[in-house]
Amino acid sequence: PSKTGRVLSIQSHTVQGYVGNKSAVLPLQLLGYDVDPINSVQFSNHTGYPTFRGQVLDGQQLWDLVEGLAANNLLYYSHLLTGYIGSVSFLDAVLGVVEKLRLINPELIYVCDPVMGDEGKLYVPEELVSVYREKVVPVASMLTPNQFEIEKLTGSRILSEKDSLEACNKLHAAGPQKVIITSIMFESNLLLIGSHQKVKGQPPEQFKIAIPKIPAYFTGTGDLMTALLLGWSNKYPNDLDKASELAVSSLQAVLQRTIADYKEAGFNPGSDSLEIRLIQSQDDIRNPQVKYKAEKY
Ligand code: ATP
Ligand code: PLP
Ligand code: PXL
Repeated sequence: PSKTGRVLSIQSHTVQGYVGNKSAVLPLQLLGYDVDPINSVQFSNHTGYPTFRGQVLDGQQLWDLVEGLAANNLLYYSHLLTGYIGSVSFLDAVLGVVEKLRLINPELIYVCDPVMGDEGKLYVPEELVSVYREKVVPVASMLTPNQFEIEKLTGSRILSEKDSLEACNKLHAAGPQKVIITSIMFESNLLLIGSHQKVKGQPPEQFKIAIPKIPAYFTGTGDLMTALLLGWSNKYPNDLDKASELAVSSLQAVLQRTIADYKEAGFNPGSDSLEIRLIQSQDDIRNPQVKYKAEKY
């Protein structure tokens, strides 16, 4: 399937290493998309290192870039992609961008990774949660929360697969047709859970993919995952399960290569967060071998 598009990707840039746009742009390009990155921050490295330096774009500066594009009739996009956003003023500006893009292309697909935290810890200001819940969820086409984030968005604890399917139903009722919980742990099993409401008001099609947990920490995997899900779900718009199998298989191949390369270089993949081997994994991004299969509920 050759279906592609033109993606406006508003995410972080790091000089060194792969998070945000550094981890999303290349994969989307390899899948055939035109990608226009707006760098929401420019940092030396990701914030997990002992220190970082750099600049933060504010909402007004984002709007300025968008007006520049608009003035030249360059605001036609098939997709908007957003990831980590650090302030309410920037998130409000993003909401303005969604509205403006939809005036030009009413079919615009907004893929939102509602990055708020993980493992019980919030790493954005608390005020962002209600903005995501009340203003962003209603305009998103596809959401890719993790377990913690879907709990924040729905206000419910998720302690079972059944809870997570019900939480997806709640999100569909609030807006997005497609919801993918990118990582959720039950009894030390790692799962991706997907939910596609093909017709408003009808029950969604739901599935899970079991993922073997690699004993290491990675950074930028959430951003890569959302980019791959955008890429593949647009190529298979009616088969979210197939798109997710491709995205998971691609990502796992990247992680396996990352681990193997670190080991070969003599590093012990312990508690430090590893930088993904993205460039080295081009073939796995273009042509993933599906090794992880979806199981329908
Ligand atoms: P968000 O970007 O919304 O915060 P997230 O918390 O799901 O998303 P990650 O935890 O980085 O982001 O995970 C993204 C994907 O990478 C998931 O599908 C997850 O299964 C996979 N992944 C991350 N770490 C590992 C690991 N150690 N072993 C296997 N898969 C992993
Ligand atoms: N830790 C901090 C402080 C962050 O800002 C982020 C960014 O989004 C992450 C961790 C990791 O995010 P993800 O779960 O998308 O890999
Ligand atoms: O999604 C990860 C991410 C995005 N942006 C910045 C980060 C990180 C992870 O550490 O530091 C700036």
